[in-house]
Amino acid sequence: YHAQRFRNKHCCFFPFVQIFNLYAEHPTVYSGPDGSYFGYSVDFYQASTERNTISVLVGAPKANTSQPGIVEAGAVYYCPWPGQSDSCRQIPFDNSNNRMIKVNGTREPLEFKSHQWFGASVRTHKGKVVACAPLYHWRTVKRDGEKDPVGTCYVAVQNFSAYAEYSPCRTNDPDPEGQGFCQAGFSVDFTKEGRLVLGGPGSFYWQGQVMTAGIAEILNGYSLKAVLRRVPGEKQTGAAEDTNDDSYLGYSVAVGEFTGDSEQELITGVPRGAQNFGYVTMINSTNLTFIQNFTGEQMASYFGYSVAVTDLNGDDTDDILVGAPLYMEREMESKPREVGRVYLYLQLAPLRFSEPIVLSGTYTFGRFGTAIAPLGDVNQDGYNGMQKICFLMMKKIRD
Ligand SMILES: *[C@@H]1O[C@H](CO)[C@@H](O)[C@H](O)[C@H]1NC(C)=O
Ligand SMILES: *[C@@H]1O[C@H](CO)[C@@H](O)[C@H](O)[C@H]1NC(C)=O
Ligand SMILES: *[C@@H]1O[C@H](CO)[C@@H](O)[C@H](O)[C@H]1NC(C)=O
Ligand SMILES: *[C@@H]1O[C@H](CO)[C@@H](O)[C@H](O)[C@H]1NC(C)=O
Ligand SMILES: *[C@@H]1O[C@H](CO)[C@@H](O)[C@H](O)[C@H]1NC(C)=O
Ligand SMILES: *[C@@H]1O[C@H](CO)[C@@H](O)[C@H](O)[C@H]1NC(C)=O
Ligand SMILES: [Ca+2]
Ligand SMILES: [Ca+2]
Repeated sequence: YHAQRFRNKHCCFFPFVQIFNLYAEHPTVYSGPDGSYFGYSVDFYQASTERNTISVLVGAPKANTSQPGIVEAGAVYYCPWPGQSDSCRQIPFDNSNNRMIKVNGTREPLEFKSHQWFGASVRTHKGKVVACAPLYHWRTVKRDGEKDPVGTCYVAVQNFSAYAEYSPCRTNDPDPEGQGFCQAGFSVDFTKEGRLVLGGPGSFYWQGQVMTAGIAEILNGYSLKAVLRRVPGEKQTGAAEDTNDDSYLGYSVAVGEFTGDSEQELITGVPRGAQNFGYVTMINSTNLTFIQNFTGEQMASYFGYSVAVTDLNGDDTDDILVGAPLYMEREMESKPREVGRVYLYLQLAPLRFSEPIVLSGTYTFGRFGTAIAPLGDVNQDGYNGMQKICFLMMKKIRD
């Protein structure tokens, strides 16, 4: 699915149900409803560490659900693995319709869940699951009640027996200049302690932001009625000077250890930052200050569209991968070909990295680098999944 994810995250030209393929010789294929964009996001899921069964969670951001009066809310499916094509079931993160409020004596919707793209992102961490609806809108705190795409996420624990909503941009700071266009949950990840990390690339005139919060804090004292809830211990990056407008910080997020201590850093893509060259920035997860940048090499290549962290060379230090799916390759006198690139930064020492190792796509408009995901040790043979993917990518280049 790495090669074939989407043309971009807003607008999907992927008409068919998604294929899931780990072993080329024995593929497991799951399918979902037509037109639901089943397969837009995917992650592995292990209910508990004692039980050795792994299943697959698949996002379908345009799927219809049983939520009354809501059209195409989007859903996340639980797919047993191995399993039959039709064995996937919707996970009931949210069964309810739009909450209502009284305005001048009439009941009006407080939120708008139709077409919210729930399941555009899904991520798991040791039995904890988060899935988000970046196009969830809510009626703002303002009197005239505009609709703002703040985005929202749901977390699930204890094998889907407890759920809570987390919408960090549904605040008293609406409109494009505030957090109204945040689209929280556009990107998601977890720290190794299981703390949630979210990207909201639309806040502050599309400067974007990242935030972190503990899952226990999100679940404790959660109530459907607390619409403007501030989760204890939550951290958010703030607005910067307006030269940072339209840069999309938080478009992608990942987490790793890069300073030689045990407190992990956040890695986030800013694909339209640095005069549109795009950059990726490392953030101190304790106080959310910026530590170091990696800058793209070609304008408008969308460097930072995707990021991933894993130890690629087996030296027990985290390394960084960055995708630039719109990178154009120009051979002598020929027309430029949009093939996409992935950049690999090996960590040599704390806060010291190799020059990027560049992997280029093969196919014009193939958008190589759209999605990068470390697979972990999926088949439990002691090798990290990314190493295999990396070898595959390199092999393609040599062929
Ligand atoms: C969802 O339901 C609506 C209304 O019933 C229908 O028009 C639409 O095609 C359905 N979408 C999908 C993806 O099934
Ligand atoms: C409520 O009514 C008042 C007085 O008629 C009006 O000024 C105000 O705009 C109304 N508020 C909304 C949200 O419609
Ligand atoms: C976890 O939940 C899934 C989906 O509801 C269910 O199929 C599975 O049996 C559950 N696993 C355990 C260990 O309870
Ligand atoms: C991150 O911030 C914390 C709190 O200020 C500080 O103690 C720590 O040294 C910082 N880490 C780095 C790598 O700068
Ligand atoms: C965060 O920590 C770093 C490293 O200790 C320090 O230089 C910086 O001033 C801190 N920033 C804030 C906002 O506390
Ligand atoms: C990263 O780059 C951006 C845009 O060029 C700049 O505003 C920011 O100060 C840089 N941060 C660091 C830590 O160098
Ligand atoms: Ca660290
Ligand atoms: Ca390494």
